[in-house]
Amino acid sequence: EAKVSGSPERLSIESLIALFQRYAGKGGYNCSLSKMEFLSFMNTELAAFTKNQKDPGVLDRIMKKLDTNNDGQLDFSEFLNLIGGLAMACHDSFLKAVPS
Ligand SMILES: [Ca+2]
Repeated sequence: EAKVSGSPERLSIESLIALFQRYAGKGGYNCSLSKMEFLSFMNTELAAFTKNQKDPGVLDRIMKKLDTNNDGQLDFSEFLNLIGGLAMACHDSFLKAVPS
């Protein structure tokens, strides 16, 4: 079975920070992801997930759900919820999309 969350050889604190910084630093505030940066992140790093989504509004809804303080930006703590949240909310399609 594929392990999505809590797989230490694929996800580390350092790699999550580096990943977040890489996208957050593209423009605007360096310490948060704008919607454009979030879409860029999803379509690049999670292409296996996003390309299997039939619903074009799914990324909008994911971003809204993650943006708990409703400022239109994802800070690092909100971004971290993506890691667990994707696996929970999109469990079946995400697992199918990730090569085992
Ligand atoms: Ca926010």
